[in-house]
Amino acid sequence: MTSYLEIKEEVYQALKENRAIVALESTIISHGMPYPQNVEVAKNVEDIIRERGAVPATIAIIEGKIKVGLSKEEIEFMANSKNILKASRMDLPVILAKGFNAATTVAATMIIAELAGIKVFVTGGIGGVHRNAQETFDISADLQELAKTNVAVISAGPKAILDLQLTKEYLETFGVPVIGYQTDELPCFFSRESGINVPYRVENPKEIALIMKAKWDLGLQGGIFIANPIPKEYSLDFEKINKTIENAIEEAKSQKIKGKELTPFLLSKINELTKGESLKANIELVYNNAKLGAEIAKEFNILS
Ligand code: PSU
Ligand code: MN
Repeated sequence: MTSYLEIKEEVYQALKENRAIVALESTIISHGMPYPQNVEVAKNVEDIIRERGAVPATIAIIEGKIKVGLSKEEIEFMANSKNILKASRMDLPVILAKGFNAATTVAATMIIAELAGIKVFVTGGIGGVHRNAQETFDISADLQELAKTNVAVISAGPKAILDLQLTKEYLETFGVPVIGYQTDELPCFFSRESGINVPYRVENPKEIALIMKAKWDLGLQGGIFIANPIPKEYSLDFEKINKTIENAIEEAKSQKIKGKELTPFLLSKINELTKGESLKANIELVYNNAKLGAEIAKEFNILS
């Protein structure tokens, strides 16, 4: 294992001293946001986590090595280089064997976090069941990962570009607890509202830590999905953004964009169509998730 994983000193020390650690993904940096906002966000998110007394571990693959924790130069590299692949579960073996560079998705980051012994992971939005998946079969590998890998994932909900109801059903079928943080409604990334209820609501980070402990003490395999709504002041109107999303999906269809290119294409198209408004929301929801993630990691640390 050690020949595949390279753990940054800061993270290594935290693991040794059993301190609170929060994993972060890199697809959001390399494929989810434009340069230079992506570097700024990647660095700010780490600072938010440090300010709250936890240690950030941004995960990526550089020249076939899995990095748990990135230096400033490595963050810059992930944010502003060509030929960075997008690695999900299926891609990991090939990327390692060939020595490629890759950003890790929610699925791949969960796998690596678990290998490194990190239990809490913060992202923007998870992948899910795409609209029209009945025909395309496009269901993000993130959902299967939540079904089998023991990591708690904090996000602002499934991305609004998805079929939210089908995503919720899928998680239910695979036994993934879906937890609304101080909300009864499933938030969907850019907006606080979706018209869909969450099965469970919690009020504070400690409750989440207790749920994590209970699940894993019972030996129930898989993750926990914490949906943390974007703060009110940055939340976009659900109906309005949905129209824009529909236009972006039409555009993707006419350009025949499929598979792993679809999510990055849609995010960037929506940013273009909203003249930067969606990117602003995306950035703020990530910061908000980082704050909660650090608190959950600290609470879970007390229990474990
Ligand atoms: N959250 C963001 N921006 C992103 C993503 C999440 O704010 O770009 C990424 C995550 O890495 C997630 C991926 O795993 O989008 C989903 O891709 P796909 O639908 O191809 O599985
Ligand atoms: Mn897909």
